[in-house]
Amino acid sequence: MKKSKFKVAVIGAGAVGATLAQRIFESAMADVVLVDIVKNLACGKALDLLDAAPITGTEQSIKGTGDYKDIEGSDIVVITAGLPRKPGMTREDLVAKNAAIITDVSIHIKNHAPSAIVIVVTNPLDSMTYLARTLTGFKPEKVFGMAGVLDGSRFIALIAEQLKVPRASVETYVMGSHGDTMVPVISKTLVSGTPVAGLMPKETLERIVKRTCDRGAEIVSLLGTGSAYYSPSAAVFKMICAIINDTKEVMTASAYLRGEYGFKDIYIGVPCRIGAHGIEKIVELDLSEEERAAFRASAQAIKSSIELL
Ligand code: A3D
Repeated sequence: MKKSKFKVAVIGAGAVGATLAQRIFESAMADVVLVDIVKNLACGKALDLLDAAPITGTEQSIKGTGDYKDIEGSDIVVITAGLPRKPGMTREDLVAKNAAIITDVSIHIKNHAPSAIVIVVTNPLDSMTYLARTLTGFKPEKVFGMAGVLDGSRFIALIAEQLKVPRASVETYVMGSHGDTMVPVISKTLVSGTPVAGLMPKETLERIVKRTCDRGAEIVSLLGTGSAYYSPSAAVFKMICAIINDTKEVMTASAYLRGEYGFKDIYIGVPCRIGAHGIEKIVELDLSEEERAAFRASAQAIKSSIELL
């Protein structure tokens, strides 16, 4: 197999970071550097993944480290460093502690990987992405957050289960904040081209929307310790594939708005065309009045979170 010339650094070797590193490494998408403040944790997980390479069949390299010099030359840096929620916590409850972590990590990225595209995963997602962009000073197109791909995937899985249709037949966008005010866009949710609203009773759809918004908390309470990581890492991996393969696929990302959807100076989930240069275009959907109002409420919630910084 031809070796990929790409290099991806994953900051945080916890549940999301290590699972993401595994996905990238085992798909031979890129060389991987796994960084954690607990250096031995990153080193141990990287060695464990390396030992599987003769079985999984990748010739890429993987390194665990506590030294940010090792991220030099990275094409993409993913930030997963930070505390996850505990049962009963909202994502916003993490703001103070995770802001300190994002501050530390962003300065290292600015110094050691100044030309990288940065994908933020740490919660509360939209305000942490805003902070990472401010502190790195990178172009907004090159710093964005992962949430909408995950929230959309959760919504699709629940719709497909309800209607007993293939998941691949459902398309949707979940916009707004990655929090209680997220906006599953019903008017743009199609099942084999048919609007979802016509395919199930209103109450059933409302129940699915609510379960989508609460899915993260549902998993947190079942796990007892930590939060979801298989699906979040899969969602980041999809974004990395779009960048490395320059697919220009449209997917929701927490992106910096400069007037789109009537907002400025905010990071919020909107459909974006993602390719080799990061966010190449923000796609403005024609939302219903109700969806616009929900998006405005979501933006307000993010603004309040940013003010806390
Ligand atoms: P966890 O398994 O605790 O891993 C976090 C890792 O970050 C730990 O190994 C820490 O040692 C490391 N870390 C802490 N501080 C630093 C630092 N300054 N520099 C480098 N590494 C550091 O958590 P997790 O992987 O489950 O979740 C990580 C973050 O992602 C949390 O904030 C979650 O809330 C968030 N998350 C977001 C989503 C979204 O959809 C946006 C989904 C899942 C998790």
